[in-house]
Amino acid sequence: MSSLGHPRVHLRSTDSTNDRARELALAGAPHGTLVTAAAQTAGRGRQGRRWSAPPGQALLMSLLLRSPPPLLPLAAALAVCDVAGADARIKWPNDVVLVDAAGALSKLAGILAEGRPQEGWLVLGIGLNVAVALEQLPPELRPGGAGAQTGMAAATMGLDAHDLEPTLHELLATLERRLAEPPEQTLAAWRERDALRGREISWAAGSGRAEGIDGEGRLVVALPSGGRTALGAGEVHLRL
Ligand code: BT5
Repeated sequence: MSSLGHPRVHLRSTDSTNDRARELALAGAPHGTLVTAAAQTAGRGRQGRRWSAPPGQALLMSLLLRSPPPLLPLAAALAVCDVAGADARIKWPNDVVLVDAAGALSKLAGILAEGRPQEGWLVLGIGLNVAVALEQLPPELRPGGAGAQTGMAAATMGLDAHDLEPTLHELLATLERRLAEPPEQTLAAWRERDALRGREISWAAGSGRAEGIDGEGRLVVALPSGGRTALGAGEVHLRL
């Protein structure tokens, strides 16, 4: 059994599991403390974006990690990918996606890591569409809708609500393994799941061709001018 996920608080509904876990962190809760919810009224993405999930159909979890490894965002995306199946890929920095035959991406899971690095803890928030009926999501996230903020529609693992708990346990065990592995192994496994390599991408300050990640998990981009740049995960919102 994984050492992650103890103690655990499960809520029928809360604003954001990340907020509950943060409160527990500030109150001194131990490494591995887990908050899950069947529904969120104010689920968050990065930079103030929203996370939507019909009640009881998605894994909505926040895990408190004390002394997290530097590549945590990459290791977490990889663990979700491991659980989501052989076809799952990662859109840098940590969206877990499927890629269709035409190369279009759809999003299975999102990750939101928030915390106080100077105090040595963070809350790893994961939303994974385990059994989501896609037609119950907001219109812009449904297949064929344009994915208002990310340019991606949502995708689901297509499992049943009964699979939520087994998927959670598998994810906790996989996370524990991924968090403990040496950085080179995380980087190598991440590179095999890279959904952006070779694609043209743009962000607020520029555009170029994605060329994989460097040893610190930054995205290396070949610029139209011939140079290269490395993007940090905190700084940019990518468009395809
Ligand atoms: C993320 O942000 O992808 C991080 C999402 C983290 C959610 C978890 S749920 C448990 C925990 N508690 C929280 O409050 N949050 C965490 P970002 O990269 O900013 O992507 C957000 C965008 O994803 C939205 O603007 C939508 O376009 C899209 N989106 C929202 N809900 C989705 C869903 N269920 N499936 C696929 N895409 C979704």
